[in-house]
This record gives sequence, structure tokens and C-alpha cells, in this order.
Amino acid sequence: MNSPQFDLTGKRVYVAGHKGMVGSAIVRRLGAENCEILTADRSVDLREQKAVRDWFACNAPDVVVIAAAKVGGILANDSFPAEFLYDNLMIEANLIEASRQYGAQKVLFLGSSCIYPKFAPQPIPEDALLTGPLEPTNEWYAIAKIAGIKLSQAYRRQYNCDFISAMPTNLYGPGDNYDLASSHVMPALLRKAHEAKAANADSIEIWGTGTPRREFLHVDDLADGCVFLLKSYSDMEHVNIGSGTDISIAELAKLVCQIVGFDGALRFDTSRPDGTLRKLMSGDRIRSMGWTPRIELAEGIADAYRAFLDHYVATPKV
Ligand code: GFB
Repeated sequence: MNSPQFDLTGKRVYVAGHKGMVGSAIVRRLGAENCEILTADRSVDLREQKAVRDWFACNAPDVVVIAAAKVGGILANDSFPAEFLYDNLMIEANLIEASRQYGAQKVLFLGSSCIYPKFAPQPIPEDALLTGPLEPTNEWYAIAKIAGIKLSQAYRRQYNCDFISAMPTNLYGPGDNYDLASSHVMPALLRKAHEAKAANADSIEIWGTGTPRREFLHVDDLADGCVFLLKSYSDMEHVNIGSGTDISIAELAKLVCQIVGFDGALRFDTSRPDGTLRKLMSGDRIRSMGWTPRIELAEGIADAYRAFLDHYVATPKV
């Protein structure tokens, strides 16, 4: 594996998607590096090629982190396939091409563990990519993210660009989306447990059977892994970033209820989709380079709950 050191000192680092959970965590983490952080406001629509080109022409970043994406939980993915495919294809294509045109020295593209086949071997190694059919609830998003990996690889091969990709597992933490119709499971459970406790309810609803297993990583660990890769990785293959352990949704719900202080029952709505049954990624590649996550699940959930409470108090109608 080719691993020259890339020095971030003094570099102009553009974090695309800085208002999202992932982008804002990367901005926080980059605060500890001696670099200049660039962001673009919402007036720059990343789906529009000209808007992206104009922004690059004015700002000329040295490094680009592609954390901008249309994201959502299982229901949102299943309900808005066109947006999940189109928006993500446009965002990544515009950012990758502008990075080449305007001479960015390094690009980090972020994908998702749903790029892997539904029945991939567990833990999933990076080379399981494109070896089988995808999980139908999120294949639109997955196809867009696979295209992003391939674009980065194609630019490396044809133009010799130092573009790399990282595949995070299911993420959670401060800055999450708590809208129950579009959120992922962790923020949904935090909100449901919190509201049930406040209302003295006797149960909360869990989608699906509770048997699917997911691997969760605190977004601050992800941000640390991203900065690690920016500084020390330069190769074709994408790199998994996970926590290394998974948990069933039923077990997760119990843990969240315990942390929130809600002791009612769990009601499983089996008319809702389970999605893929398991997607634990192999972290061997990044571990062999010397990086490991630090935040334990219970500690991370407690942190996410504090962030939820801040958000909830600031905007009571989340
Ligand atoms: O987090 P989640 O929406 O995403 O759902 P995926 C994970 C599991 O939690 C599924 C269950 O089995 C859900 O049925 N679940 C239980 C719930 N209760 C709830 C709830 O109240 N809300 C939600 N959202 N789920 C997404 C993909 O898949 O994960 C994306 O659709 C992306 O493409 C992302 O990869 C990381 O893990 O199923």
C-alpha cells in the first residue's frame, strides 16, 4: 500500500457539506490542524456545475473533502429514489471535476457502507464491492456512492489526481437529523425515548423486527479517521471506517432507553422494512495503517443525547 505523508499545514481545505453532521464534525476536527478551512454557503447549489466551478475559480482550495450529500434513513431512501440518485451523482461529479480543473492536490470522497452487496461476507472487506446485488431500500443512494468511488479512481488513473475515498459505517452524533420521517435509527430512537419519557408513555415504536444488526460509529471518530486518511493514505482502493462491532436494533433500542431514562416497553412495527440484516464492515485496512476509533457506543450515545437535548431545547418542535 502506497502511504506518503500529506502535510495539511497551511493548506486551504474546503469542506463541502459543512452544515451537515459529518461536515461539521470534520470542520471541528480540522480545527486542530494548522490549515485554513473553507466553506461555501447554501447559495452555492452543488448540483449546479456552473455554481461549483465559479466557487472553485474564486477560492482555489488545495484540499477538498466531499461530505456534502443527500442523506437519510431507510424510509427516506426508499421514498425518494430519484433525489438520492440524481442529487448525489451531480454533487460528487461537480466537485470531483472542479477539483481536477482547479488543481486541488487532494480530494477525500465519502461514501457509505450501503455500497456493499446485501449478502456480502461479514465483516465486509473493501473488495466485496460490486460482487452481488444491493439492498433494495437503498440501492439508489448506493449506486450514486459507488459512482463516486469509481470517479475518484478514474481521475487517479487518467489524470494522476490524488483522490481517495472512505466508506463510513452508520454514523451518529451531534448535528444529526431528528425528523422521524427522514432520520436514521439512532436519532429516531433518542427522540422517541425522550418524548415517551416526557409524556409518561408506556412504550415506544421500533420499526421492523428489531433483529437487523448495525455497526455504529460516533461522527467525531469518523472525522478523526478522515483526517488520518487525508494525511497518510494515497491509493486507488476505498477504505472502510467503522467501529468494528455491531448490535441488533432491539439491543440498541434498550441501550438508548437506558441512557435516556425511559423504562417502558418496545413495540415492533413489522410492517416497516428491516433493510439489510447485517452490514458490519471489516476495519482491517485502516487498522493496519495505524488508526482505531476511540468512542465506546454507550459513551457516544450519551454524547449524542446531550446534543439532542441542546437541539430540542433550542427548537422545541424538532
Ligand atoms: O438507520 P436506518 O434508517 O438505516 O435503519 P439503514 C436501521 C434499522 O433500524 C432498520 C430500524 O432495520 C430500521 O427498520 N429502525 C427501527 C428504524 N426503528 C427505526 C426508526 O424509528 N427510524 C429509522 N430510520 N429506522 C440507511 C440507508 O440504511 O443507512 C442509507 O438507507 C445509508 O443508504 C445509511 O447507508 C447509513 O442502516 O437501514
